[in-house]
Amino acid sequence: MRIYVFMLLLCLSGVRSVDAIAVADLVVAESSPTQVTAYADFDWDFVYNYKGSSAVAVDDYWLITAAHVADDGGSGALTIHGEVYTQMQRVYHPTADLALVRYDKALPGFYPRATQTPLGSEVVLVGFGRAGDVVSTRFQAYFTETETTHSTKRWGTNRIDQNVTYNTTLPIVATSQGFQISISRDRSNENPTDYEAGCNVYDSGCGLFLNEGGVWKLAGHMIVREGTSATEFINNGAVSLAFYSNWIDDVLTNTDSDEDGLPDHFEASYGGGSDMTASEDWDGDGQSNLQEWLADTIPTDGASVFELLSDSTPSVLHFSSSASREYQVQFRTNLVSGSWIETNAWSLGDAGSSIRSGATNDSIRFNRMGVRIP
Ligand SMILES: [Ca+2]
Ligand SMILES: [Ca+2]
Ligand SMILES: [Ca+2]
Repeated sequence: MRIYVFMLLLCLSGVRSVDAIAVADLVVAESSPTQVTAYADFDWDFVYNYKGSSAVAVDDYWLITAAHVADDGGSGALTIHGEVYTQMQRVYHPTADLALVRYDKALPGFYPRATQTPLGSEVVLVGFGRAGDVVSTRFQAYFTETETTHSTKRWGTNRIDQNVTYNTTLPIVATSQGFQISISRDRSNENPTDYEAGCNVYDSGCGLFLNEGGVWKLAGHMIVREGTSATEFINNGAVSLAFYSNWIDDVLTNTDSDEDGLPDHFEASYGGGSDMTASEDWDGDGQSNLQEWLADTIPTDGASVFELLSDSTPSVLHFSSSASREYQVQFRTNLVSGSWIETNAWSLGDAGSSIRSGATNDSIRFNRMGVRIP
């Protein structure tokens, strides 16, 4: 059964032209790690400098990153090719240093997730952090940073050494199933290479990619560094996404365990650990928690609500909207008899607000705006 939310308004006569809201073309290639020809095809548009660290797209609307990055301060807004993307929602894994972050409109794209992380595989670390040097000695290789700022776009290869369980403490005491990657693939190599990489603070959330048969796949994200001193880091530790694939899929497909219409991730993000009742209106904005989900508004923010905006007219309906929801104007001439008539086809809204034409003629008509999940 498909559920809709409607808002109702009285519509009088008057016709006005409607300007379409342009949608920018987002799929424009940025610079790629062309230092090594084998990685020239890697698309940096799928990796983001998020809250000073990194995050990677796993879906049209979702990024994955470390929980201890997602809980950092700041809005989480991204600017991609000059266009601002607004963070809508964060979902923390209950036990792992893993978070999914949802945005208000479709991201440029994403790579598929790897289903396994075989030991010995080469993995490419891609993200933003502090620039540094890989130093190889006769006995070990390590990474040492060369800058005190961060958010430098960088990448390099590592090798998956072993499966490891990592314990971190932010924002929760997390025990993450992951893998350890080493900086040097050949400890007998005494020469620094320009295509290997280490990690340091602000590298968390960096994506780790495997190339399987020519296809880039996201295998995990960085959460820890391991060193023999405060400046020499010999290994990097990652969350293995293959281990958490069921949880990620549940979020991306809006799994609803208690079948009340609210996805598990929505209840987890806003419920604060308590059961989120679909019929309640937690923020007092007149729309229930279920209606907030259906309209892609925030159930704990009274200012985030599906509504007509002040410059609406009887024929030009300007309303708050989501780029992941569809909208339609319907009308009728009599609220007692007859039925609602579709004015136009259901179509995706724009992030923030949208405009649709209302039905008008010389007599009084009633318009209503519907929103639904595509
Ligand atoms: Ca539910
Ligand atoms: Ca509400
Ligand atoms: Ca609200």
